[in-house]
Amino acid sequence: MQISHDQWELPFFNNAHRELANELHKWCSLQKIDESDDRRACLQWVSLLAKGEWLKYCVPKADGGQLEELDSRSLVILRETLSQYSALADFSFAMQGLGSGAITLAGTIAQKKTYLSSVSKGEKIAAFALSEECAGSDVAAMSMRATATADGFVLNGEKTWISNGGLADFYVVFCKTEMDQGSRGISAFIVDANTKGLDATEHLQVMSPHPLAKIKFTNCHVLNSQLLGGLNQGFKIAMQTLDIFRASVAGAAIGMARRALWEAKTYAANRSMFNQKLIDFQISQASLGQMLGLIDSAALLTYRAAWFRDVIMLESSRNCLTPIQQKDNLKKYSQLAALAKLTATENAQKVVDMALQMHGGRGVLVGQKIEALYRDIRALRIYEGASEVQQLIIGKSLI
Ligand code: COS
Repeated sequence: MQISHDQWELPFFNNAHRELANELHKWCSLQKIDESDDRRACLQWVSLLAKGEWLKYCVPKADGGQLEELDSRSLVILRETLSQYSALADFSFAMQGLGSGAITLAGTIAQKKTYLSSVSKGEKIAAFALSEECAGSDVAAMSMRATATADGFVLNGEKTWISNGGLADFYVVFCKTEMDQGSRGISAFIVDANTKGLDATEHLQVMSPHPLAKIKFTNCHVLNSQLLGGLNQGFKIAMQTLDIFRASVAGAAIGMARRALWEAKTYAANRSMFNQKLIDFQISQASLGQMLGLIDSAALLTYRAAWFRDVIMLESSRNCLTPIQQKDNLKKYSQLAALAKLTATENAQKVVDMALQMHGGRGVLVGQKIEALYRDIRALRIYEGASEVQQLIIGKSLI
């Protein structure tokens, strides 16, 4: 597969990023695993990604990671590249990052020591448990509750759509600690999978199979040391974690779209029709051109968001900005990450659909890469903030 590398020459990236992209492409092209059972495949991917030392990009250097801090551009490169090869490889990588991201942001030294280095070595699998049946986009509406006890909290309630559910070694779980305080009454907890009262056996089957489950908590007792960040600080921790990984979801969407374009181009170049190749028709060329336009415009927004976080936000925060300037940067980044996620996932869906159309009947044959991409891309417009939520975030940022 010859997929373009030109994008990494853009000034958003440095030589370390270019090297990362090159090495990862080489590594990906050598991996072959049987993905017929998604749970088994994800366990294998985590182990392979750990051996390749790619999981080190999910945590900071002090906790066994590759770089001083989480680097959004590296996360984008990793997800854009992995998703061109395998949606499950991308999923396995992303979940190690998202599931541990809140610990990187808000964990104590002891919590970081217990969880982060194991995540980077693939020894512990991570999960992020935020959504509930009636609280997906409207996070503040969650009803799962954590009640204080003498030495900790008792958790009761149910989470759903939890990626890595049943596979994870620990869950970062968000619960109400003040029932009537909306977003200001939510706290985060790290809950080990073997904690008594935690049941992750109800797996959910989805159109693009990957580990997903409902998690039920019945009088699940956790110690104070498992509280993550301050009491009632959970909503902001969740939002900040999602902010970091939103640009990387955009990266994954771009990777899938690039693969779809490659599949379409390759198919059209070989398919004979009306005494010529499909690619010789102007209508095919126009379609390929439109696909590249959709991909590149999304990619530029995505790289801009990641660059803004790495360079403008993090570097300037080291330069002692005032709290107001820092808050402005945070708001700006939320807007840019939302623009990237919205545009990349929506555009990628169009590109994959156009690429499938170019395949004609073969496009819907089970077992074709383009058919798998058509199913794989759909959830990206929903998870980690649906397109409508991104529009809301962008709209609010203008007011
Ligand atoms: N970073 C830090 N703080 C943030 C923030 C962010 N990105 N976004 C909001 N906040 C803060 C606000 O500043 C506000 O703080 P104060 O209470 O001090 O004023 C507080 O959080 C509440 O913010 P807001 O009023 O905007 O919250 P809403 O309940 O209106 O929710 C949306 C806003 C819809 C944007 C939010 O619920 C959301 O992102 N939903 C999607 C969740 C999601 O991605 N689900 C998928 C699950 S994971 S696969």
